Amino acid sequence: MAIRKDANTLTSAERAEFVAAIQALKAEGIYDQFVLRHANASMGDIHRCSAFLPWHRRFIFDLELELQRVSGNPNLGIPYWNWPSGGANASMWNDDLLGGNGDAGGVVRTGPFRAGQWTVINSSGLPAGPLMREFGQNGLPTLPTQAEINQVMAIMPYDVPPWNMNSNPSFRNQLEGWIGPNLHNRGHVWVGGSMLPMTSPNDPVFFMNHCMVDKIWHEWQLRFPNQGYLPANGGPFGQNLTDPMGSTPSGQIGARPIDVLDSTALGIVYDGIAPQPQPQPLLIVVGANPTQADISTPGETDVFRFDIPTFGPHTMFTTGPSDTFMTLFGPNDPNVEVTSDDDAGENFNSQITRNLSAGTYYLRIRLYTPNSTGNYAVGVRSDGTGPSPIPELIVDGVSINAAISAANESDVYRFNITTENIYTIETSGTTDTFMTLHGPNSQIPEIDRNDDGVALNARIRRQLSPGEYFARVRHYSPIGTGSYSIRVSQG
Ligand SMILES: [Cu+2]
Repeated sequence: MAIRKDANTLTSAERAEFVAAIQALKAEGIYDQFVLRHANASMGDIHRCSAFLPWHRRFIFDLELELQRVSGNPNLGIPYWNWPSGGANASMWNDDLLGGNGDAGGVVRTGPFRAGQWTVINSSGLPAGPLMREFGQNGLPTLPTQAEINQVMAIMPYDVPPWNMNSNPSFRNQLEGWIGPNLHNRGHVWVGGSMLPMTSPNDPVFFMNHCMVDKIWHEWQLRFPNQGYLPANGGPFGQNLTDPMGSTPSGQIGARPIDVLDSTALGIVYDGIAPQPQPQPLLIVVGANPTQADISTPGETDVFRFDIPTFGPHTMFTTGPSDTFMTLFGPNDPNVEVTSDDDAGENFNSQITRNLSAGTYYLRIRLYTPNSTGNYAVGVRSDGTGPSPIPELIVDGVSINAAISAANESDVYRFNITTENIYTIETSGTTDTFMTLHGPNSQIPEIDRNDDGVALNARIRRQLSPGEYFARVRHYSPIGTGSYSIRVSQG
């Protein structure tokens, strides 16, 4: 696992380890192989194109594996250059990490990569003199601010035709820097000197610059999980989701964009990633006037919670001008999906009508089009005339015949125990039923569950103290339906 930290926050031990690992790769000739891989790539394969981000993600990942190997530290991560706090006085430019700006002639004379200690190469692999830097001297005197990063982080989609430096709107193109506030390119131009040509990996800050770029892409991916890599197909060869990217050797992971989309799966951990805001469910009251809400950020999902006191038919709906998409979860579990709907309501509104048993339910509402915004109102109403009674099972009485008639449906029964004893609750028939038992005197706590007690039927046999109990029956398969009988007996 690679732990990638803000370069300015590294301890002196971490700085020494990173510098020593870079120097060891340089001595082995491996560092220069990375310089050449970048320098000799076709411009249109790795820059000004959709694959800019996955290509460089794979590139710095490969260097990081080498750093881990030579250091013997499997958690060594490339530090990232946190631009908003990365100006000329930042501690990453101290002599224990990168060294500082060049002298009047641009030659770096401080730190571990100073003239005499570090020689850059040209695109033929031949020595080409000392490392050069000229901070802020190439027409871009400042680095990206956090506000500018946030502005780019809100752009969707990932990329659009013609998939190049003219693409707009395009998160990739803004992050690369050809349009918008200019993020990645500005890192190169601000440092200047050796960071300007295609041999720019000669300066180790190249990898920190691209680590920052990669972190921003990673955060954008977390924020907009519905926004994938583009083009999926139809773009230039080498740019589509499953094309092999140019100038990428075979390695520990694949060479296609699809192989590098999930940083977490690659074992990369960034510090400083703000946890994704988990929307707090807003309470809505059954039967009350609809609650006004809006999707103000593209891709946002609103979450609502409501409580159903008694079993019965209910309708969950939105009204208003937006094309909403609604998903219902529950009961009593915000992660168990019941069903979803797009356009069953008026115009493009979503609406769900179904029998709900007592419990807490959750509605997640988003817009059908992920990159749009809009307002709506959401409500829940009971469609029953008064509370529908929960069918009662009499101990040692007759069976109740019932059916699971729709996907995800569950039926609830109640029964009263007056004497502490062993009781059996069981279904019969040919349907593969699944039963949970709740109580006493509440539908919420689950005290037992069973799938195939006898053949495909559910059967729970246990000691029960006096009180009211509830048995919930569903089909074992979320999409299964079928009829069954249920009965409670003593013993
Ligand atoms: Cu770059």
